[in-house]
Amino acid sequence: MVDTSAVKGALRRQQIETPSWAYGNSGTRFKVFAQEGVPRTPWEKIDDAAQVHRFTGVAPTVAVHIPWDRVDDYAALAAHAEERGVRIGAVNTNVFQDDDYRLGSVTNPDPAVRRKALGHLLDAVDIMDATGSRDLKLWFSDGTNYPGQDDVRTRQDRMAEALAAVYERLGDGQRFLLEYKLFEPAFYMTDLPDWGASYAHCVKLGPKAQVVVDTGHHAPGTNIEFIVAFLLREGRLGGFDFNSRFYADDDLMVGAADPFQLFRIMYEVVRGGGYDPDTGVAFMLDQCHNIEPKIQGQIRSVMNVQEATAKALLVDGDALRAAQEAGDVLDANAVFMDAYNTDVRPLLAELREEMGLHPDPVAAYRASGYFEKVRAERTAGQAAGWGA
Ligand code: AOS
Ligand code: ZN
Ligand code: ZN
Repeated sequence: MVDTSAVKGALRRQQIETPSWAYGNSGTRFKVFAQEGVPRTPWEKIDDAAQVHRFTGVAPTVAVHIPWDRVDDYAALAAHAEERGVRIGAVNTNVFQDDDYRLGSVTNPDPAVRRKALGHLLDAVDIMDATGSRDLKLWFSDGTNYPGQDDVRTRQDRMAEALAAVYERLGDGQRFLLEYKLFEPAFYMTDLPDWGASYAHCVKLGPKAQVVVDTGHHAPGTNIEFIVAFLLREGRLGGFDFNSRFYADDDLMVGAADPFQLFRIMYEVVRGGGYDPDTGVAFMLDQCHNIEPKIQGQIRSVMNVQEATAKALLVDGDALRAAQEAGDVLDANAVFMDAYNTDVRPLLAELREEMGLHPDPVAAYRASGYFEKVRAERTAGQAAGWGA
């Protein structure tokens, strides 16, 4: 039997980080649909992130993206976040939007471009110093479009050199999370295409180099929960970029496409001891809300992660082990599915009430009038969207 008060205690401690870029306008390469009331500045993005925490109680940090969230004074931005009841989380770098990066950033054949890209990564660590952030999230769009375009092996050397320089610069209590992605924007070869490549670079450098699993960055059918179990066992799972994919890197709401997969992932996190905040596994969202309201989309996503986590915590470990050891395939599977098929919404509603929150965060947010207020206020100026 699973102790539900222990499950609630664990859920109360959960921390899910929302990304600043989820609050701004975003879209596909075909169209960015502008929405009313979106933030005009990084300060306003933090205001919106604070609303997600206000109504869910489990989203106390917001990731920033440089230069989309460039400000003159990052300590002041961190103080602004604290004032709003949240903190700045991971600092995300951007070495993919300058013309200079046409042939890559840190793996570019031109040493001057490589120096520029590395400079940006090192500047991001300065920002972490100012904001008190622990994590630097590194995603590289680097790769090639055509066979023979550049030397695959030399590009790995360049990648290793840049990562070593960043690693060297990290202070105490700081680490980098190295993301991988199967393809896009490079279509033939990506320099960090999978967890194995990220993992190998991290292992060479040391414990402050960790792998981040973006759930949308795999080929269809990939067993992501196996990757999670493996990385946790090796002490190299730095965190997640949660989102859903139907086709490629869709960045849709986590748990929307395949809640069962999310449950299986969260089960491996719990099983591998990666759930407690002090183990350093960061639960981050990496999503864009192109057609739906953004703050509500983030609230819904946080709730989806909570639901999958609750189900994972409800797996009866003793019964599962007994069935596994007895080789009882169907019983073991049934124990697993019992947890997945549990409706955890009443448990989460109860937990929220115990935390002094409204049991239905979406309804509470809608009733709060926040959207109407910011829609009226934020009428002037350029919206701070993806790529702004
Ligand atoms: C890109 O595909 C990666 O998922 C990045 O983590 C992230 O989405 C990007 O840096 C922000 O749009
Ligand atoms: Zn990502
Ligand atoms: Zn992505």
